[in-house]
Amino acid sequence: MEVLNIDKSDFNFALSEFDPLIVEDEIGFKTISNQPAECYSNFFVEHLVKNQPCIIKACAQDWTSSQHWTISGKPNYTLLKDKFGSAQVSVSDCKVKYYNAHQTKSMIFSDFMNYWEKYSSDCWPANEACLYLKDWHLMKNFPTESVYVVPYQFSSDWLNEYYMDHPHLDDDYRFVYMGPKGTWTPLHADVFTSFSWSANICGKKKWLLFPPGEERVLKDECGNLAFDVRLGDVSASDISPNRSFTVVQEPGEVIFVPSGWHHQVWNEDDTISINHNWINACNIHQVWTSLKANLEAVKKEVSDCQDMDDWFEHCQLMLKSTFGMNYEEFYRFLFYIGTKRIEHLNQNELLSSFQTWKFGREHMLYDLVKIKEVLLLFIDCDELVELPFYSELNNPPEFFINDINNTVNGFLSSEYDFDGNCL
Ligand SMILES: O=C(O)CCC(=O)C(=O)O
Ligand SMILES: [Fe+2]
Repeated sequence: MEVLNIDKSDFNFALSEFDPLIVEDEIGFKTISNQPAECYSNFFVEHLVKNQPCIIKACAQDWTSSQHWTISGKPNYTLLKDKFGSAQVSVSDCKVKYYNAHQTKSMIFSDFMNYWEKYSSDCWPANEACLYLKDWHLMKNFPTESVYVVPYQFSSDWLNEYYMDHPHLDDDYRFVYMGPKGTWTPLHADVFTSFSWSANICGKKKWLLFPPGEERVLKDECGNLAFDVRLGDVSASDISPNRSFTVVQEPGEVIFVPSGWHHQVWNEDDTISINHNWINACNIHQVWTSLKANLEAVKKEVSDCQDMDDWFEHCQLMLKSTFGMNYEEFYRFLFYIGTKRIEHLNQNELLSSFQTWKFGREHMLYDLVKIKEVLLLFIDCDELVELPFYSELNNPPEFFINDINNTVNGFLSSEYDFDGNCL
């Protein structure tokens, strides 16, 4: 297993007060080559810390899925049906809008493949449904299948680490998407303000991306996020050409979508892709900011019942249903990820990721420093004391912050030219 680490100079830079959301000059889209894993630190700073998108060329073409799930650049319908035929999958009809999404239904995978094969051989007829299989947890449901290797660039993935280490939760953020030419995904930013990466196994995707903040001009007349930027939902003159990026992703290429970047996606050909949503030290601050902002929105919505008993708990329930995570889950997640790093550091062990990569000492320390920064903001929230889970915690955040301090201060010495006091 190859060791990935952050270089000393990058470590210092990444720990500085750098704020990706205010560095306007940096905003851009790059297509880059797939450098060897020794270049991890460079990718980490240029794309993850700076929250800048890119396409990585020639990244996925050797995967088992790229080699075996396709024939001459088209889906291998027979092989895929043989492997996964009886699975139940969720499919969206890209021609039917339902509230602010596409209408979805459940299907048996082999029925979906039979539909797809015929729809494509009939040249995607305009009068038929255009079905898109989305968010399929194939890797969780078929854990023994060899499908792909997580690229080193995306190996620091706390979200999937957490779910893969807790199988009883029966969830993850590793997905397969499959759909004919013409299928598409409406405008959105990703769940929890996470990062995403997406690899094309076959086919082509067109992406339209907007940096954080640009959603201001992407609202319809009711103030809701536009469903489709192409329809008169958004006034074309409001979209600034240097704050929107249209890129085409070819087979074998992987796109990195940073935190809080809105995007709309079209399959320009019959396409299969694999993607992860992920959170790590570089975007945990954005995740916290969105969690808090979503709670504020919930509180505003139900402010008329503020006097009821358990109002704060009720708001947390609503937060869970709108954002997908509440304060308790956020804390338990950070506690798990942080504790695992403290243990590995104390035992002088590297930390493995996706059974493929291993993280070095500076990486684990960086993770801990960022967890601590967010926990300091977390404990500053007045309402924590109103939430029963907080007083029932065996490991409250104040103690955990102390543990992090002890570990980090024990490892970081004068080798690092930043102020130990701020840790
Ligand atoms: O490929 C698609 O249709 C959508 C993918 C997406 O939104 C993502 O990877 O974040
Ligand atoms: Fe997305």
